[in-house]
Amino acid sequence: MGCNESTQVSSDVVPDSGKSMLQSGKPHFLAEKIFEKYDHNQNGLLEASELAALMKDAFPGETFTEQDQQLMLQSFDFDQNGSIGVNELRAFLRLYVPGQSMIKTKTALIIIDVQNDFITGTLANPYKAAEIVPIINNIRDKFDCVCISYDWHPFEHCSFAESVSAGKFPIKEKVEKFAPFTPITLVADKDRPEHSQMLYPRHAVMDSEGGKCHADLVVKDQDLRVYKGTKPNIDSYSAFFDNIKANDTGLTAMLEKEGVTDVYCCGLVTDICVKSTALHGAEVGFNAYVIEDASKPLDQNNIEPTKKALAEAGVGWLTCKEALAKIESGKKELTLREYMSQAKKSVYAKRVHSELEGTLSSHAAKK
Ligand SMILES: [Ca+2]
Ligand SMILES: [Ca+2]
Ligand SMILES: [Zn+2]
Repeated sequence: MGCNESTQVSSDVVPDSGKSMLQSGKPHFLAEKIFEKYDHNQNGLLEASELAALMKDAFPGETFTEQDQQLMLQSFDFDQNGSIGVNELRAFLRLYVPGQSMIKTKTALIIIDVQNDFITGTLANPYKAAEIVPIINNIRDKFDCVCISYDWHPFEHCSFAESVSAGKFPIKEKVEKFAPFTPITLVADKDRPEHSQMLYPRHAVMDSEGGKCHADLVVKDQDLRVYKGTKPNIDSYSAFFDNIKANDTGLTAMLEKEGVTDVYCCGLVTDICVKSTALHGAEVGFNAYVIEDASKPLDQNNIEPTKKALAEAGVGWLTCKEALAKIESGKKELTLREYMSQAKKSVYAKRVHSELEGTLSSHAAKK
């Protein structure tokens, strides 16, 4: 069955019972519909009894004790609010194989913005960023799939000091010649609310030399590719969503199509785009990790706060060596009970995100 077929399930082929949806080929594409079926009291949460009904249909042969059901709830209750939300259900469905009670993880390496402008160009990294290129090349083939993320801006972009200084985007401040690394406030437009934006020198312009990946970075035809910051009026630090989550880059769907459960993030820069990608990855229910020695920061002083924010969101912080060891041990299939007893407890990434996105919008705060 082609992946496209699964993503474009039209309403006439969707099985109507929760059980048959669970037993269909790729149940995670039906996450929202499955969620509705089991959310009997329609409060947008799966409580213990609703989850128990789902478990019974997902694993027809198995008997679950009260204790198993509690464990199941705890394993996927990332925000620890005592019930399962739709993204938490998604995390379960990614791991779940109909007709089997074994769980197998699938890994992706997300290589973030290893582009000329961030290494030797207009936003040249102060810490010899080219050093990570052979390190990434060395580990990439250990992952089940690789995704290359590109910062990919139009020539006039709201994060460019040149564009904003030239009055190309409405801002709250008086337009003047802004130096890079000055924060400004972008006025709301029909796409997104008012929010603050840090200014950078023009960088990673689409199809420019600075936008290309470092010449030595191994990029293969079969690698997934994601382009972010492509709209003029909004910046995107994360490879999953833009800065106020007004737009999804499509990465979640791409990874789900591949059956990915665990995402490992590396590249440039640790304290901004790598961090933001890992936090969003955790938020949409992937097991997320940052590989520290395959990444470089913009400012070394940000590393400790970055580590703290990632830890609070349940994102792992690993060296290449630790990441490879983890992948190796993850190749073993686990029974559902083994998986559940190992599942880490993490705190939902959303709160950390509102800190990351700082003075953003009332819109973001309401979410
Ligand atoms: Ca409910
Ligand atoms: Ca929850
Ligand atoms: Zn950018």
